[in-house]
Amino acid sequence: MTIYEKLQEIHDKAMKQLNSATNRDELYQMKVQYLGKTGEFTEIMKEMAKLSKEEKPVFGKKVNEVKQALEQIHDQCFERLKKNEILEQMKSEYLDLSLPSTAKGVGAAHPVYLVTEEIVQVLSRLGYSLRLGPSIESDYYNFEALNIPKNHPARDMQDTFFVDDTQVLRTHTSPIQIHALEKEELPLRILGTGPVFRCDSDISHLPNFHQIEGMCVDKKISMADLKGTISFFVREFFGSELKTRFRPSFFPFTEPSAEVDCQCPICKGAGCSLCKQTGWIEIGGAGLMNPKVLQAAKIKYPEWTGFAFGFGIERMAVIKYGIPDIRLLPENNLSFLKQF
Ligand code: FA5
Repeated sequence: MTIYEKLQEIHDKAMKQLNSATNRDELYQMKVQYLGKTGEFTEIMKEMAKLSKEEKPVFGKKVNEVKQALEQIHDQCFERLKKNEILEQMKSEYLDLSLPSTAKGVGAAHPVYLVTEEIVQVLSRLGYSLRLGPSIESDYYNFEALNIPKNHPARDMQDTFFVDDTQVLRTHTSPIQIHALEKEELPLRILGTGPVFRCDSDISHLPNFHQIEGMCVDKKISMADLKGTISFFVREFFGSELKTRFRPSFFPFTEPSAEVDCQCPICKGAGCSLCKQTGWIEIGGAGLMNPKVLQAAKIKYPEWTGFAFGFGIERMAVIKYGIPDIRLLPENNLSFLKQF
């Protein structure tokens, strides 16, 4: 076999193989086999030494032509394989952008929030506007300014979490009254709301619950104003189906004082475990502001008088939605919360 025939044989074999490569790795191995430093072309070039002086440039030119032809085929195959691989990848990663996406769960307002919002809405129609206060209160604002002196038995009405000797987790929203009386101009109609804390837990009591407080300070305020306001509020909030009643009671910061009860929504007054067989659920306390509270805040009494009330928001939610156990509210069980 002449050296020219050998060259032709390498050309034909290489052409066939390069065209049959199925991926770029295979193609690379072939390139090395033919065109690499120790490849078949290098070998045949060594044989050139045997040729005559005249034949050498002729054969050299031929070798270069064959090499260039193979390199061209290699480059074409490389581009073809690269394109195929990209197409394959696109097929395997195909994304149908027209498909509808999976539904995302959207959160909803908690019943405590819903009730708070609605109470604020109803009372804002009577001119009340909302104030907030700190969850950690000094002993002074939580008790003393509200006429509950140290060591007084009235402190036992609210089982308290103490932060230290002078500060407590507020046991009610009534301290918001004092902050407003100290800072704001009269006359005043304010609401205060937020979390409160007591060492309490059963079917109708939580250790961390929410209250909403109302206070009106103006001239010639009487018990009739208080009753009218609460009756309006309860009727607007619960509708006229459930009855409410006022019961004489005691709070150190109001005089006279009353407790407001609402008919139990579960048994409609017949008696059940939620209402402890009484047919009634207490929703809040109320009364005319004790002159001692007004005077401690440097308000002139009897020029100015007032009333105040405080309701438990979870209790209102229990009654409004007929929830059989108040402890369901802070549990955050989604199947329960989804109902509101
Ligand atoms: C008070 O907290 C007074 N500050 C309310 C008040 C304000 C009276 C202004 C007069 C003038 P009482 O401790 O009764 O009062 O609580 C008020 C309401 O909070 C209760 O009627 C009840 O609805 C709710 N409540 C009390 N303790 C709990 C508890 N542990 N869990 C859930 N709700 C409660």
